[in-house]
Amino acid sequence: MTTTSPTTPELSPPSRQTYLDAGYTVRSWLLTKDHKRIAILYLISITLFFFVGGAAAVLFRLDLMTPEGDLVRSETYNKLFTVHGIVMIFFFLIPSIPAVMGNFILPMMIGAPDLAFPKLNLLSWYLFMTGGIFAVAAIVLGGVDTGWTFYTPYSSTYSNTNVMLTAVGAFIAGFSSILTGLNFIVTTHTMRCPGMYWSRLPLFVWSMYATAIVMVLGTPVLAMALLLVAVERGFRIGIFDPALGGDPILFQHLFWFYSHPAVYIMVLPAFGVMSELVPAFSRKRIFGYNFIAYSSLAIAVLGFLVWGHHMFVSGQSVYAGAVFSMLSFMIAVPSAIKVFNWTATLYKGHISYDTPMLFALGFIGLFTVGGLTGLFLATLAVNVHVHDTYFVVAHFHYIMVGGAVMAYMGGLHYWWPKMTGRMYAEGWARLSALIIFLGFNLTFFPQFILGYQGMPRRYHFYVPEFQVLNVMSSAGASILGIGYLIPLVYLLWSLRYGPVASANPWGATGLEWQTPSPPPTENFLETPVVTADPYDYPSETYAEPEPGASSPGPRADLAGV
Ligand code: HEM
Ligand SMILES: [Cu+2]
Repeated sequence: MTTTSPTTPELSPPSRQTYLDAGYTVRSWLLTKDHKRIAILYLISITLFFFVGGAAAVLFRLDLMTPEGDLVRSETYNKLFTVHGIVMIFFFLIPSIPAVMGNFILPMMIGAPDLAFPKLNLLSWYLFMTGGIFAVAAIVLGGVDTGWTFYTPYSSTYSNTNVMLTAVGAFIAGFSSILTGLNFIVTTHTMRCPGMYWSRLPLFVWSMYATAIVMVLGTPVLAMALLLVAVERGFRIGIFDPALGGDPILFQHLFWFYSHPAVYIMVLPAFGVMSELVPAFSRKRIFGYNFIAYSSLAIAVLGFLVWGHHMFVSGQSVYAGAVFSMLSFMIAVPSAIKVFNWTATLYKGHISYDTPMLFALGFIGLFTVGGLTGLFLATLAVNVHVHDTYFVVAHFHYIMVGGAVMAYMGGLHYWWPKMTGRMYAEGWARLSALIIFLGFNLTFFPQFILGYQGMPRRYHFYVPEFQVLNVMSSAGASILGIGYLIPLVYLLWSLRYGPVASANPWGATGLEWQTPSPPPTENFLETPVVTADPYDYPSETYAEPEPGASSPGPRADLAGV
């Protein structure tokens, strides 16, 4: 090949394809091995599931407006809350942040061109969808009524609904989760770019790593428990049924051995998103990097030791109860450390109230309420009073919706320009963040009072005294529903009409912001080299403004970074 003379510079700019332009056919999407496209496939799928689960919730919430439950029959009511729980947990929240943002952003954050196993990543999505199809088939063929917990003997001896179909769905989707976790662990170990030491990993990557450990170690236990239910139902072998020589409580142990850690699969990723949003919109270095990173790992380990707090009233020994109670108190410590560190990062920060930050601030308040009420529940004597009441329902929604879904929304808005190359309508976005926050509290705060007063969960009928609080909760649910629908509209709208986003619209640190929006297929045109610590925001400039000087705009002196 001849070399071009220096006097004839190349006229056309180097052709650079974004991952979105890498092919427009359906086939190019369904057979893609690009982590970014797979993330988009997940985004579309879980959004659909979110609205299926949400529709079920709105229906039974409407039913709960009257003490007699006039809208649906009791069997239908049971099926609705079961579908809601199963879809929201297994098909929305567990995949949500890891499968969408983990897939899209994690490789870019560590300067890698893709995940370690791209084909396995695509297989994970297919497994997820196959599981989802089983679950949807179970709904269409008449539903299932065991609750998302599949407790025996509801799921073994007494249910004549589609238990096995649904369990197979959850079983298959579980493998998607295991393989995603495996992929993240190997990627973090082997694909970091030069200079990306462990001590420089963005905290989102740390949290994904901790989540992945839980996915890989916990999920097989659920798969096994569901398999044992199938064995008992299919072959009449006594595992959980006392009449056959089994023990129904065994199921609860196996179930919660997975499902307590699973709550951390849902919330650790949210912590990771928070640790990106808070410094970015406070323009400050994160406070206590090491504590945040290691507390994620502490949670991943301790999370396996507290399952018995779901079984205080199941007849387990009081000594076991006391130990589980103490361990549950201990696990609150690493979570509290994180809340403290985010708050300390905010302190004297130069805070800008962009939409992602509104969701992040919502998270801090709501997650704290959810976490503190968890301590009430972990207190043996209080638990006896509020176990299986609406207090529990309120508690886990403050964590899962007030916490995890808020962070998911925050992260989605934060990385949306990166993923799509477009900005959304900021005014609408702020409005919807506000509506979600208000609607959420109106829905779930009354449930703490209802539960404390003794209203059991999963009941179709209730005493008339509870109606006022139930009507408040249902009204809140409608507001919340609207709050979630608005983003669906303006985000879709932005794809076509939104202003074109720059590479780094927030002026944030992090490798993902140093490549164009949307990124090219290979993520970076040249392998990046990391030379600085993460969250290298010029704190001092903002923390102590010159006396009398008007403080600079949040991004003024970072424009063009
Ligand atoms: C966005 C994520 C959400 C998740 C992950 C989630 C998760 C769950 C789970 C696991 C249950 C337990 C189901 C069961 O007892 O079998 C549940 C129950 C419930 N959820 Fe949600 N939920 C979400 C959103 C919502 C929304 C938006 C509403 C209100 C419209 C809602 C209202 C309820 C109610 C009232 C119950 C109690 C049902 C009963 O005990 O009869 N949830 N949710
Ligand atoms: Cu738990």
